[in-house]
Amino acid sequence: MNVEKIREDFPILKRKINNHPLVFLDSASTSQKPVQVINAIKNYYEMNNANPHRSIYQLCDEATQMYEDARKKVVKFINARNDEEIIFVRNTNEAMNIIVQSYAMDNLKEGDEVLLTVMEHHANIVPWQMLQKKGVKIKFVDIKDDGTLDMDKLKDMMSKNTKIVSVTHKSNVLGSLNPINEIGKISHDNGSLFVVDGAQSVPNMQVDVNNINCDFLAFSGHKMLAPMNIGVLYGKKEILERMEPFMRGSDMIKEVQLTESTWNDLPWKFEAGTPNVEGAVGLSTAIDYLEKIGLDNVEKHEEDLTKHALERLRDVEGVKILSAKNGNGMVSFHLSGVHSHDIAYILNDSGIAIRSGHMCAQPLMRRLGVQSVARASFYLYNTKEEIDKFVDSLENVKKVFKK
Ligand code: C6P
Repeated sequence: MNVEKIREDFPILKRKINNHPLVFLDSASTSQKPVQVINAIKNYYEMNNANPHRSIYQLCDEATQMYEDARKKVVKFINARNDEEIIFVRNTNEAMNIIVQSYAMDNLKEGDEVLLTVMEHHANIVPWQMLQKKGVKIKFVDIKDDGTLDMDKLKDMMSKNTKIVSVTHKSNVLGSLNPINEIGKISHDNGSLFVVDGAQSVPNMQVDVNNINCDFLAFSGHKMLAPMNIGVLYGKKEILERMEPFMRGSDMIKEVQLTESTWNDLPWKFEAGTPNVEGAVGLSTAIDYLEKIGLDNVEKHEEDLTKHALERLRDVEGVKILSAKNGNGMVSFHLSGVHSHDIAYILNDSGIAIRSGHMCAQPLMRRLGVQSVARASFYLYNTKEEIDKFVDSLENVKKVFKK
């Protein structure tokens, strides 16, 4: 992997922040975009823009084709069976809401249980809480002290009432990869539906829904070089077919009478209103870009960077690492006596962008016994030199707080 060459594709990396070259270490929040993606979107608007699925003139045909080709690209990317299993959504949050509103609300009843973990992002907690008004119980599997998921507890907590197990593939704080195949098997052996939050895994590694055998997978384009507001809900066709659409209106219908309507075929049944064609085009180009580099190479590069960051951070007095022992692609940490926001604020003076705060994972923060963390996360365009700069700059942070 030629990182210097890759960096040339990302115009924003040439920016200076406070007279320092930008060091962007917040890709777990959202990634930067290569010129190929930016140009694909520009080209779509300059050449092909029209509202897809609606008219018969040429531009409409082109926009429809581009939108549906992007769907086919996603099918291959995650090894789904066909287009009907790929629903374009805005992001992981929206995908989770569709699963809860369109599947769980209709199929779960009082006394049923949904099993989540304490390491979940709010996107995989808050939508499920809606089920509580139906008397459905939400249970949370704990982590072990090394930050990995407690699989013994997970097995113990499965019961005949467990109807859904929904787990993040990779934690956005701990960086840990959960044993998703094993969890899927345990869920299915128990007769439970298996949902995977792939927001942090799909951008960084090869994810194969056929191999994982999940019933649903959710992920966001903006974390994998594509624009914001395009994401994917993968669902097994036979399950999606049984579900009622949650968003209703145009394009998702077959026929509308004054008092009732029938639904369009999959996947359009779940895509109400004018879709995000530019987003789909951007996502398709982003997939091309990632596949050309190879997701295995991306994952390996992140492993190298994480190892380097951990080695360097261990020598900084006052730093406590909070990410998991098997964490990859990110390092979450504390600096003794300094709030995470202060760390991020002072690093910004040197052009370094890291995330600070509760990471949209407040239950996990409580479990870790902290209110917030600082997190540096890495992607295909980051270098060891950037990590050195980040770690060296922590000394500045310490100096400011010693005064
Ligand atoms: N995590 C982070 O900085 P959306 O916002 O819907 O695209 O993604 C939500 C989401 C769901 N699951 C996980 C595991 C995630 O990490 C995220 C987004 C970002 O960690 C922004 S809060």
